[in-house]
Amino acid sequence: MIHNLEERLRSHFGPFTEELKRCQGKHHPGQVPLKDAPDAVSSSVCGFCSTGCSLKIHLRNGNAVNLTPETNYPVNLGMACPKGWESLTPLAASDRATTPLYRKTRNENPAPLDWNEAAEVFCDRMKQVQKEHGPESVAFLGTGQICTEELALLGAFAKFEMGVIHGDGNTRQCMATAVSAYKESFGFDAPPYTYDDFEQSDVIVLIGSNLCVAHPIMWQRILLNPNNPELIVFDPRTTETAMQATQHVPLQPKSDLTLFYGIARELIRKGYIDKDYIDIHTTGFEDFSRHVDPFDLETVSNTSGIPIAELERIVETIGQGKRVSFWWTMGVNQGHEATRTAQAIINLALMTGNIGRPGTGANSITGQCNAMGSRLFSNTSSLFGGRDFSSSTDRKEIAEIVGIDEERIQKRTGMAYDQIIDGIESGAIKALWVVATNGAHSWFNQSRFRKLLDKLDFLVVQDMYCSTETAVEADLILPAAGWGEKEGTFINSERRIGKVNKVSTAPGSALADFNIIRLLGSAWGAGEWFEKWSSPEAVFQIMKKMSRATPCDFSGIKDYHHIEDSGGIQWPCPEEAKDNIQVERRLFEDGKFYTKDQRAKFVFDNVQPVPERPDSEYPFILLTGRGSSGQWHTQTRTGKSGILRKLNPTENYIEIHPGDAADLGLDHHGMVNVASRRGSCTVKCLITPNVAPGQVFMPMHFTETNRLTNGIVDPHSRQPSYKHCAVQISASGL
Ligand SMILES: Nc1nc2c(c(=O)[nH]1)N[C@H]1C(S)=C(S)[C@@H](COP(=O)(O)OP(=O)(O)OC[C@H]3O[C@@H](n4cnc5c(=O)[nH]c(N)nc54)[C@H](O)[C@@H]3O)O[C@H]1N2
Ligand SMILES: Nc1nc2c(c(=O)[nH]1)N[C@H]1C(S)=C(S)[C@@H](COP(=O)(O)OP(=O)(O)OC[C@H]3O[C@@H](n4cnc5c(=O)[nH]c(N)nc54)[C@H](O)[C@@H]3O)O[C@H]1N2
Ligand code: SF4
Ligand SMILES: [Mo]
Repeated sequence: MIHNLEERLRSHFGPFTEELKRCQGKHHPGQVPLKDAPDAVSSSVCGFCSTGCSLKIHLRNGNAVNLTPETNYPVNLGMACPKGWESLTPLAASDRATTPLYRKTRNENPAPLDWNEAAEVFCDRMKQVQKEHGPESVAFLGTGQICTEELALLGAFAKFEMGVIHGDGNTRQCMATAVSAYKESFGFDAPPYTYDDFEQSDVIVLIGSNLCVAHPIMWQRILLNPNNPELIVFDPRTTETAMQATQHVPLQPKSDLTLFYGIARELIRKGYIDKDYIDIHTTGFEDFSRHVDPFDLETVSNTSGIPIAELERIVETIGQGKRVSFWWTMGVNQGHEATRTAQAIINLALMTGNIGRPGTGANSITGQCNAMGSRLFSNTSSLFGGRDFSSSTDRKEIAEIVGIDEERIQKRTGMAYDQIIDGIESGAIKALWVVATNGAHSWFNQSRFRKLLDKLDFLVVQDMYCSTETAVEADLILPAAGWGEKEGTFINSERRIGKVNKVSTAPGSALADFNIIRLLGSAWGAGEWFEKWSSPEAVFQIMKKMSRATPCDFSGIKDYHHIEDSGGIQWPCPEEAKDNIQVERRLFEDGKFYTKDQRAKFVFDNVQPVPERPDSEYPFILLTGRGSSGQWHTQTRTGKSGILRKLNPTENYIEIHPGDAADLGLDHHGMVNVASRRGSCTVKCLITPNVAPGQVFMPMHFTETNRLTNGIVDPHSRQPSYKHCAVQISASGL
């Protein structure tokens, strides 16, 4: 460490050095000492998907040596998928970021720094950018993959202290549609279900969800259903999940809205609606019913490609079902009219009275381990606790809890992810701080994205690995501890708050995201309020206050022990529930929603044409999504496990129908060129009838896929439509 730098830091940044010692010292919370008994166990909620399985970690001499799924946790009941079983392995990878790295100019190689220097660089350069271009020229991108306490600290520091207004996260790529849909229809972003509903339904409808691959343990819960349920799967592909369906509906991509309006019309015509429920608990049904009237079976069949007889069978199954649950994921959320499509699903549940009872619901399944925490507490698209930046009452409440002047809270929501990226192009955004997301792989139209990163004055990437596609573009890399190396909480798909524990030591000088933000905050000279955000558990207590009297109230959770002792706790859990925690809870059992009149709203719209239709030059529709249960997103973690690499494809591929392959003269396992209007790549050809003629599928786990995808976003949620663009294909001769 440069001696006089520390002196300088002490005088400039006051408590910085003390904070550094605290963060690196072994007694800092979040850097808690490992259990030091020779053999011990600790539990932690899994850090991959939103199912939120609990894993029992086996420790030897204080270090994690193995894990097994928890048998008595209400989510996974002793089960885990391959990623969960392998979640310790990626921690030991050789490309872990172990020290801060910095390059002053883009032509230099990044050189190691100590944390003092890194924090000074961060503060100096961010302040410089803000001085030259205004406070709004700095933006941040967060994630659904770090603890809620860390997200809250990031959102509070960036917005209330740095004065940043534009902050978003990878949840925009994932859950923004469900958020917009629920907010408008129910008055709050509130997935209503509990996993027990998978077991209670007699009809389960999965829409744009490949549950077997993407949420294998939720799928196991369906297998535990004793009612021999009808399983209707709406997916253009014959996925692993569709193969298990009693009715697979291979609809034309992005014809969902037309199809659901048609089903609604038939349910009304056949009298399969719950009039009492509609009258007492909803508004807008009459208008909705008029709106869907033109969607007759013939029109719907022509648009969706589903024969009329099959449409009639779907209507009968839903209409006669006693406990029908509707579940949707990315096939819906990622589309040009995604919010309205999600609301069309909500409408089906409302009109048939399938909500608030066991085995029912309009249920958006979340994606990442803490997508729900990010939705409610990242302080990005909504103010803490699902509040509204534009409401002075909300701002006042939060200002009081945080202990800051109300004026420090911005009066408007900042730009969404796509607008931040456009902002780099227009010159409005000059510095970007990226935490736990790998946009240089996962964002659409990659060549444009990477070109724009180059345009930034200052790019900071905070990640577990220094090798990610985004980290290699960074000016400053901040090395982060990963899941298993820190503590905090996640909120899973069924609103269950679960505990994450430290079971392993982060390599080198990598620190928990919580501690990195603490360091940056104290180097920045953050005000007195920041002192109170001293540890994950302290922040948890602050978030409890923020949640009080909101729909996501969890002020009845006493502390971290309470969560662990209860097998996780679902929100809402208000103060009065604290001594009587129920294992499973669903929302809306009383038929009261969070809107002003406590009624759910029927929301609907005109169907919009798909933006980039196939044509003679680009004749195929490209679908993208999850490839296998052992691959996670951009594979920075799952790619590091030898076991998972053996289970998963190791190179990119495109699935194409045998008829199309024959027309193009393609060989199974031969190489093909795939091109869209934005980019091209060469990948392996897999010939399979599981994709329909005219459609092809590529997994998102390899970097080439998003060279092809298109920058269309839903106008309400601004979530990208990753699942529809036009491509051309030819044999590559390789
Ligand atoms: N193994 C694994 N599991 C994961 C993840 C992972 O990376 N790997 N990621 C997690 C995350 S963050 C998320 S968001 C979830 C995603 O979970 P899912 O949404 O289930 O996964 P996807 O494969 O993206 O998309 C689901 C299906 O949508 C279909 N689809 C495409 N277009 C349409 C359409 O127009 N209409 C309909 N109805 N369907 C369509 C696709 O064919 C695909 O099978 O998975 C989570 N779980
Ligand atoms: N074509 C196509 N593209 C898609 C999708 C699709 O279906 N098709 N799906 C979209 C969806 S739903 C999603 S959610 C996104 C996901 O996109 P990303 O968020 O970009 O994907 P990940 O690979 O999960 O990136 C997480 C990053 O955080 C790092 N990390 C993990 N844990 C920690 C931690 O504790 N601290 C820190 N600081 N870093 C950590 C990892 O190393 C990794 O670099 O992709 C989207 N992109
Ligand atoms: S299903 Fe999801 S939460 Fe459960 S072990 Fe697998 S990745 Fe982890
Ligand atoms: Mo996601």
